[in-house]
Amino acid sequence: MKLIFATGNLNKIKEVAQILGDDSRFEIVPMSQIGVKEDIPETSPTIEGNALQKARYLYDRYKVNCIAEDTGLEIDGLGGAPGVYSARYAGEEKNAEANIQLVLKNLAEKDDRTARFRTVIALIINEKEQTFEGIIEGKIDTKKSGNGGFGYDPIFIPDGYNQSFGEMDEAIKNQISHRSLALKKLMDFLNNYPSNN
Ligand code: ITT
Repeated sequence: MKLIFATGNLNKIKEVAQILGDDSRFEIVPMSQIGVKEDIPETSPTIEGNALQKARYLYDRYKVNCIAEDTGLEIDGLGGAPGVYSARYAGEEKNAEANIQLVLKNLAEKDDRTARFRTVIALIINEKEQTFEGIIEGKIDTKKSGNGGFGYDPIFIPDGYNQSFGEMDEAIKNQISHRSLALKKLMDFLNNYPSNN
């Protein structure tokens, strides 16, 4: 079964493909392969709302079974920011380096560096909507480390580890991450989905 992925973020497509492996009965197809190139609007005040907004955008226009996901980094010492505004924290150009530098600057004087990544995947299949959430707890380091991953990975250290997501082997990130937890819930749902539907 094909599911069109409503994202323009190639890192997400790569991670999801790695997490799913080759023997899944579901094929996640980037929206670019059906000719969708635009940046889908994300104007909801919640992560779940944005995931649904992106999936509905594709479903309403193309009538395809699809998924979308939205992720936010919630930092307790910043009152939950950047949260739903993670991509644009330092400005509309969505620059990962500028976002990281602004987080480090705003946290410099704070004691509480606990944080979490929260991902919500929205699925629309045969006109029905479902959402699946994955959360990983951790903390924000005082400096960047590692060149792996993307976005805020070089400053996020998951609980139980002493390496940032940016330093970690990508296979380990993909076993424990917010995205893989949400994706596993999605797969459990789809694996029980009637095949005559
Ligand atoms: P879409 O096309 O799917 O919307 P996007 O890059 O705009 O892609 P989000 O709105 O979900 O994605 O972006 C949230 C922000 O969080 C953005 O700055 C990402 O770089 C960052 N982010 C998302 N997943 C991440 C991960 O696994 N590790 C580190 N940072 C991540």
